[in-house]
Amino acid sequence: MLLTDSTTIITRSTIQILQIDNALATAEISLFGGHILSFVPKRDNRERLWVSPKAALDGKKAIRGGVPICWPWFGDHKDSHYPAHGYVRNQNWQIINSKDSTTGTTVTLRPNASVDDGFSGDAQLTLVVEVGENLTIQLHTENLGNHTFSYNCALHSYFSIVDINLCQLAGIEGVYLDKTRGYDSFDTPALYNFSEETDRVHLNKTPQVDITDGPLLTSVCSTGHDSIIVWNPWQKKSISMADMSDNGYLSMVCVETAITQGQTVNPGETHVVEQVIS
Ligand code: TA6
Repeated sequence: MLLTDSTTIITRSTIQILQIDNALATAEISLFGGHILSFVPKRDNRERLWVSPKAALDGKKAIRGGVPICWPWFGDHKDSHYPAHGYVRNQNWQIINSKDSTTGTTVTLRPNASVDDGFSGDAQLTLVVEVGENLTIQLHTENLGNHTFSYNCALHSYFSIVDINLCQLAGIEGVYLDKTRGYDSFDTPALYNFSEETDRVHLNKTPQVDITDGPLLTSVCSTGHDSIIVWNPWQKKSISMADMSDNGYLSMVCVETAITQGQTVNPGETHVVEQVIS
């Protein structure tokens, strides 16, 4: 079943959006990009995700905010004429199935083309989203072919916060590569707060990151990953981005569940990366 009692499709600007409204939460998923735009649990009616007020909703550019699906590579491709963060966030997706249950509404989606220029694996990508007490996001990468392939990805989630100057993260340990410092390696600070552009690839399988800002807490639980990426563009980069307001950095932080070290998938196997937002 494509739609259920809890799901409707609307058009906003020029893109189709799947709206989910059940007893536990509301959510929105853009069919352009398979891109979750909103998640609001009804227990507190607090929006967990951040979308830039200047985000492009014309289907021509990846939406700034929400949960961009970066796949089958993360960051820049080694061949610079391929798009950063892969090609599926710039594609239209199809709803494969929706179902309502006592734990929420589960929607399954696929991009129009799992295989495109820049990637040679015979892969099929499936996104499974459950909207309930929590938002559960799963990226399934299946090998349909006869040869092993390797991929990278990120659930590049933008979280809504009151003030980046109050924001702290808890739960991340080990070393990270700092993109703002030539990808040099540093130790994760015990007190994880923000005072400048922050762009870090934490090279470990952190299971839970707690985002606190003032009295608010958002927890991000991850499995199937090998990295957690933390990003805030700060003011200079915010000003340089057409789809970001000058002070947009103040109200968002990215905590991303990712694979950055290459995940191999053998013929007939499926690898799943999951992020649960509560
Ligand atoms: O995840 C962090 C990052 O790789 C940053 O370096 C920055 O480029 C960000 O993603 C946003 O990338 P985008 O292509 O969406 O502008």
